[in-house]
Amino acid sequence: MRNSEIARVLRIISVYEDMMDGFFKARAYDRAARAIESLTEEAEDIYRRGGKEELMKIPGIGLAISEKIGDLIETGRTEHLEELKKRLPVDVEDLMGLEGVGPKTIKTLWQKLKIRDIAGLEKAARGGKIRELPRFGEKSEADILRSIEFKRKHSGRFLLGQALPVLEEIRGRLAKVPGVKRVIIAGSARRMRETIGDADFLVATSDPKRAMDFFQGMPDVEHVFSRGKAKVLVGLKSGMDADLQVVEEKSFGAASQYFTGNKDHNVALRRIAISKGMKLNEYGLYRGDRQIAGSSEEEVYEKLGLEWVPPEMRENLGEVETAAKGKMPDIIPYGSLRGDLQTQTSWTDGSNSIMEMASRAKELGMEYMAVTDHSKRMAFTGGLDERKLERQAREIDTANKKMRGFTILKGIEVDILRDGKLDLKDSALKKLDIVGASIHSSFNLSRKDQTERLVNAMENQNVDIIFHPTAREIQKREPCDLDMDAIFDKARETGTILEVNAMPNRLDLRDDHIRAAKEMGCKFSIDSDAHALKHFDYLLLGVGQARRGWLEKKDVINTLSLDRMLKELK
Ligand code: DGT
Ligand code: CA
Ligand code: CA
Ligand code: ZN
Repeated sequence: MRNSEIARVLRIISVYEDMMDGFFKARAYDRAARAIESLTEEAEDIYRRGGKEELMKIPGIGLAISEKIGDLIETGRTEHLEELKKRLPVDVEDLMGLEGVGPKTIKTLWQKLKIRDIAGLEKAARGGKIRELPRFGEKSEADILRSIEFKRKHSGRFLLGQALPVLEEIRGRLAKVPGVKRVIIAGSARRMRETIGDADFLVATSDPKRAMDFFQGMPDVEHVFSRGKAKVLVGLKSGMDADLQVVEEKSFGAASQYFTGNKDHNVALRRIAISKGMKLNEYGLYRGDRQIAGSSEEEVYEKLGLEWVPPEMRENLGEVETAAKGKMPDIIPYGSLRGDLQTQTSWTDGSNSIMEMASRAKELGMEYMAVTDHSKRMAFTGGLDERKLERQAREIDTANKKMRGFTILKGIEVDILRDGKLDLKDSALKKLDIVGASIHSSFNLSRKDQTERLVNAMENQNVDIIFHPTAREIQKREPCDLDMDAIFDKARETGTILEVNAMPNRLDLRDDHIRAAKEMGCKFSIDSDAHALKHFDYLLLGVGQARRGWLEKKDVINTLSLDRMLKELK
């Protein structure tokens, strides 16, 4: 661990200590942070040379702090900080990341306004609460808002669904550069995380210079941050950073593994290697100086005694243990969906007609599609009332006569009202093939009320699926406050399907929720929620999210033939 990082952690500890009135300790940690920063040698080297005794020779570093630094170097963390975080629920690290917000400010914000994180700070600032604090004013309030804005712009993460097409395009171009043998998108994008911090490309080539020249010369590149022997870091015009790592073919598998991450998964693998007397790094798996695996990822996992782990599962959340036992689930393959159970058409806020949407879905190899336009409460979309729904049914009948080898199902996305009742009469819902119910308003009910609302909806015999169950929007709206265990329990009990909505800004259910729901015995659908022809492409993201939630094909009802899928509904 580098000095700057050690100093940063010591400073965070100092802030916590100060907030809990441990003034002397706070001062000591702050002094230690400065001492580490002003070293001309890496503290890690000093520690490796002579342990904490050697660290204690640095003025300002006593026994207690030298132990914490030792922990940081050995394990990347210190128990002491974890303890402090448990005792004081303020995200100091988050707040310290803001320009112009220091320890004193954080303390005042907590004591006077109970502000815990940037989200809370933003709310207070927008509500004019900051200017009322002693020694703050309108200007400091505006400054805070500006630095929040700035941080968002510059440390922002990017939606996978927006980034992926751009990355795929760059990958395609890299593949054509002379000398390039193999190329992958690594990092969080390969793991299909819902947002990505930066893009990581990995290339095996016989001509590294050529690949790197090409990469930094691409028209998408705004700025070249650095270039080393085998690595280029650039800033793209879109605001995203991108790395290119170049390796030899014999290391490509090990490098794919390393640069796909995540970091914790890598640490776990490296630990296994060490325990078996081997060494794992981005160049290969070694016994002594001899490379025993490296050109393929499969081989690296195999030689470590592990089943191969799909990238989407590499988060060190139990997959390493599962792979060691040889018990990896057979997660749902891309391209397994035979139908789409949520689409909107020009009857409401979609851009295309029923016939156009169905033809596109068929072209993509699907066998059925449910038309699920909004219900009347969504008036701004032209939501359907009972009568309009009848008329739409007749259009679907006509369209179905024209389609061959494809079925259009009659459905609805019916609004769940505040009390859990539905926006359309049961008599109308009963006639449909498929009813999805969802929340589009009153997002801020208490956990109890919100949970009851969804439970009521699931208890309705006509409701087959809960669409985008938590109603979150990534980077915009938090998930509704719900007792997820109660929701999953009720879904299983009532046989209500839970949706994995594939829209890039929804991806709802979230990966960890999917996994929990599966463990409780729930079933799922993966739907595009397409409002236009090109939105069917989002299904890929939905499957990626499902894979991150460890779903297998059998958990997802729209991998079934039409007849069998319909039997899974209420
Ligand atoms: P991101 O970019 O924040 O969405 O997340 P990642 O996972 O793409 O992270 P990134 O771009 O910093 O690094 C790409 C991969 O490289 C990461 O998933 C694992 C590997 N990696 C990076 N730094 C380290 C490290 O310090 N130790 C280990 N073992 N692996 C690392
Ligand atoms: Ca990355
Ligand atoms: Ca990176
Ligand atoms: Zn919706």
